[in-house]
Amino acid sequence: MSLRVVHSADVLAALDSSRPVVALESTIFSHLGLPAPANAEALRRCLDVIRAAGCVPAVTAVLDGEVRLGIEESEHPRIFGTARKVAERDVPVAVAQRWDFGATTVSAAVAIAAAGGVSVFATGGIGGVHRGAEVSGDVSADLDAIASNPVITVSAGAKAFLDLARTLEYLETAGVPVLGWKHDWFPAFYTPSSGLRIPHRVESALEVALVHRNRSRDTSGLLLTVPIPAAFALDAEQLDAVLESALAECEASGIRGAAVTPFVLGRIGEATAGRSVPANLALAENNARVAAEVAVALSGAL
Ligand code: PSU
Ligand code: MN
Repeated sequence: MSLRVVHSADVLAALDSSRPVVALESTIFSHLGLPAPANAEALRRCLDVIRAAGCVPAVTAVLDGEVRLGIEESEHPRIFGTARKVAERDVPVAVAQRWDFGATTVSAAVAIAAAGGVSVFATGGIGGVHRGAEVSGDVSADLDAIASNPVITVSAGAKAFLDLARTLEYLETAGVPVLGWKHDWFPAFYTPSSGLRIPHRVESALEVALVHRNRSRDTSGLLLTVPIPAAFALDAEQLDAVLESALAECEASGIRGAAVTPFVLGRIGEATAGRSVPANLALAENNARVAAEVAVALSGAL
């Protein structure tokens, strides 16, 4: 059995004529990812920048129990509403139980993109190895999904509440090429650099496409990291203090598993309100722009 994916008409037409498509997740656009009305603005800006580059955007979601690759404009308000978080393992459950709206995480989105024939996917930040994972075992399913689906994931790295050094180690073990877009450091989402060196720097979309075409296994993916645009970067020290206290609060109140990421994201949002939301929008749009460039290069249009 494999995933049955329902394409929107424009995504299907693009794939039929080998035009470039960029997949998106839907958690970032739901209340789990960004507060209203920033979530609607994020979706608008990502769609616009992908279309401006000559690509077709494909938002992934589970709607009325259907696995969707591409949604209609009239369905956008559903994406901004109350969501149930859907990682890759939850997709079959959301289908079997006909969930109204399942918001896809990175792991679900790359699995849906792969099943539906889309090779490039843009997000804000990926999940990773959590701090203290040696005790909790909390490693995001995003990492294995990136490793085992033939999709290029474009992200601003991962947030610093994760253990970024172990996240990089895990990606190395899983055999995922990790590339830095015109940059030498693994980005930490709100800040351009985590202080950890990126394994390989790349200078162009064509180079990314060539890495993808030359991988040893045609089932594996790669991670392209793009630093947040400098004008929107947050102050690293202020952020560290917020992260420490949010993690301590998780520990004290027994918040575990899939609930950790949305909880910490909420606390960061409250503590840095004025600046974290514009930063999030800027990096999501920037990632979508780079992903579109890569999709164009991959489709051979360059
Ligand atoms: N990190 C962010 N913003 C997000 C997420 C992660 O900075 O919105 C979401 C993404 O959808 C990601 C998911 O795939 O959280 C990871 O959740 P978990 O840590 O439970 O695997
Ligand atoms: Mn987890």
